[in-house]
Amino acid sequence: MKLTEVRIHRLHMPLRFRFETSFGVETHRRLDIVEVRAGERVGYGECVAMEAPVYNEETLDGARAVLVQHLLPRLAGAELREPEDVARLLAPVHGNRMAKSALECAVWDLMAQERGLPLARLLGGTKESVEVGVSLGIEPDVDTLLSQVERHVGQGYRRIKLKVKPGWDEVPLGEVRAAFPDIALTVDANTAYRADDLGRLATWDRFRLDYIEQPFPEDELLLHAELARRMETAVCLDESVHGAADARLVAHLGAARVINVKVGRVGGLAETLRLCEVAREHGIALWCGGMLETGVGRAVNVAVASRPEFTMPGDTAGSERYWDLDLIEPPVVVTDGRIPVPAASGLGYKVVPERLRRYAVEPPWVGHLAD
Ligand code: OSB
Ligand code: MG
Repeated sequence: MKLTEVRIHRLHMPLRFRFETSFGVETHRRLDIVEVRAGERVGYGECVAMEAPVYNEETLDGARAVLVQHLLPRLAGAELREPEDVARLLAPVHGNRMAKSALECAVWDLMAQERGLPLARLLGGTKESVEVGVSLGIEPDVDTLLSQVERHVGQGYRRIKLKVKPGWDEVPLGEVRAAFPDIALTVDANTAYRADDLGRLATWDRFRLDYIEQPFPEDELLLHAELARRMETAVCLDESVHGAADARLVAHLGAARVINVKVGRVGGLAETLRLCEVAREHGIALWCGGMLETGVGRAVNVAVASRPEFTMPGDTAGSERYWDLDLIEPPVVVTDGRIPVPAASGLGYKVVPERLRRYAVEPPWVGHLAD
């Protein structure tokens, strides 16, 4: 298969809720959808880089520049036989994982369609449905948080994750745990704590969390290992893990027993599969994280989470949590805390071109790769 044309759509989508984390407040998502064509067939991938480099070092505009100037030229004219060919051709480009992943996911969607396979099957997924939880942001006060938790527990989500930061941690956590003694509860700090917080964090076993996600900065693996030694509660890493090699290092150091996998953060699907192998080998539990994706990225998350290494509920909430109108049909629907893995080929959901136009902030970038 040779790619004939690529379009990149720049969209602006208002979020249905204000999402506050330790790194900022999101009220909308600006994002790129990569559309690749091979003749009549069309595949889609989502670039999950944020506008500002506050989650990781990538930015949406930077990822676009890398895609156009450095990644697309490496696929132009190439005969793609196996899905893994994409990552191999892009490998000389260092970092820029979210940019690579957007393009790689679009081509894997195309290849899955060509083979008449759901993306989940192409990835070796085995489940018929995936279990999901929800990630709840920092709220102005504890009462608002309690009502959010109540609502989402009522909607059937299998695990509640609370965003925390210094100044918004033990009080809301204690109140939520007291009001909901039996729910599966976790926290995510998005790197907000420092070495001198370690002693205090180590006392959080009392909240009976399934794990504490990314308390310390990305490059502080030893600090995470120290916390892991001082707690019963599992440490989970998100920002620190850029791929399979990091996962191996994490296992070696004992820095985490759980990894939040984001396909964009690790550079794509081929790398995600390598990470799965490391997780199997070392008994690391995986779950699929989220980047406030549209249905395009959400469909990939469902497919990835259908692999057997994903043993904990993911962050892939239903489309209606995020968007008035998602880009896909049908939308992703959560019933009793589960999302069925679609049986249709490719992403398994239909991307609606009219919605790409509706949310577009400018005409798409168009590139011709072959005749
Ligand atoms: O750390 O998991 C994170 C959103 C944006 C950036 C980082 C994170 C998140 C979330 C939300 O937690 C997950 C989602 O609902 O998509
Ligand atoms: Mg996280």
